[in-house]
Amino acid sequence: MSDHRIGINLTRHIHEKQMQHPEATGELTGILNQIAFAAKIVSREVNKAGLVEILGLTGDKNVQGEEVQKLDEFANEVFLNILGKSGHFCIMATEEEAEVIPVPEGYKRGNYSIAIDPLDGSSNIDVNISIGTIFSVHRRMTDGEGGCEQDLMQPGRRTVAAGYVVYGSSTMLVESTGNGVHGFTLDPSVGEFLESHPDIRIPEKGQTYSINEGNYPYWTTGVRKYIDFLKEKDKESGRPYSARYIGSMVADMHRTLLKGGIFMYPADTKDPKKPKGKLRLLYECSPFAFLMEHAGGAASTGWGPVLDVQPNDLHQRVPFFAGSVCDVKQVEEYIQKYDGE
Ligand code: AFP
Repeated sequence: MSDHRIGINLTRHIHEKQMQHPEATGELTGILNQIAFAAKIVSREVNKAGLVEILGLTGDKNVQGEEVQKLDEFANEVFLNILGKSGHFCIMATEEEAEVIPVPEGYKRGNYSIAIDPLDGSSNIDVNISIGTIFSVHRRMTDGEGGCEQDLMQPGRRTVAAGYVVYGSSTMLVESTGNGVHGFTLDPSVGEFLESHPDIRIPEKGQTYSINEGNYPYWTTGVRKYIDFLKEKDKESGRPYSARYIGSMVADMHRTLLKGGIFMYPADTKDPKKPKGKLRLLYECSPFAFLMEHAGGAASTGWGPVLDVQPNDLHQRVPFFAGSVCDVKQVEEYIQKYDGE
């Protein structure tokens, strides 16, 4: 990064981007600032997660006799509280709750809807592995005072802002409002997200694949053949690829975005209740598809862009293949050749 960019925080960065678009109202700046604020609070608690044995197990009483809240419930409350009262949203939905969440009584309703996964990968908390928050914002579709489900059920193609926060060895926020993908690292000493990864571009082709390979016997023929292909020896195409899988989507996608390659969660027959795989369209796949495409990568269901899927259920799941353009194209070829739709 050049010297003149040092010390640029998230607010200044968005403001600069806005100056390039005189028609902008500043609302997206407000939204991202509120998300960043909530993320700082969650980050502070995530950093203390290893101390639960000392401060009290979740669900227990701590030394002060207070209930110790589960981290995913805490993150959900923090985001909903801050975003619900921000005046920017008309309706919200989180991965944690079955129904849409209205703006609390007495607070202004705004022009946007937000879908959020407040703490994804939470089964990794106990083992000190990176976890994250994922969000996507749409402009509201309906009139009337409060928003409704329809304001959330929009294809990813209509996203106005999306991003994630990874709570890892440091906390990073990565966002896009459609003008590139930009990363900010939290400097805890000043409490600010500082621009650290401006204009992220994913390599056109990678050499890493990321998938829960224990599910191999449950995949379709196309996916199995593709994974077999990645493990063949071929120097010219960089095979065999390296395997990397954390089991925390934000961490796996963050690595894929920065280094290239492919992340996959295909459909499988392991659980008849989840025939389309595990990942949710609104909270996980659609925001990451938006980021991938804006970083020069791709995201597919195997049959077409994830961004073109019209949601029909708040918690709908879709097969997900995302990363470097060449790698995503190749897995699509395998699926379309060997698997019937
Ligand atoms: P948890 O929130 O239950 O840990 O699930 C995380 C997740 O939704 C996503 O972050 C991972 O990529 C994926 O599930 C891992 O799923 P498998 O354990 O089936 O590989």
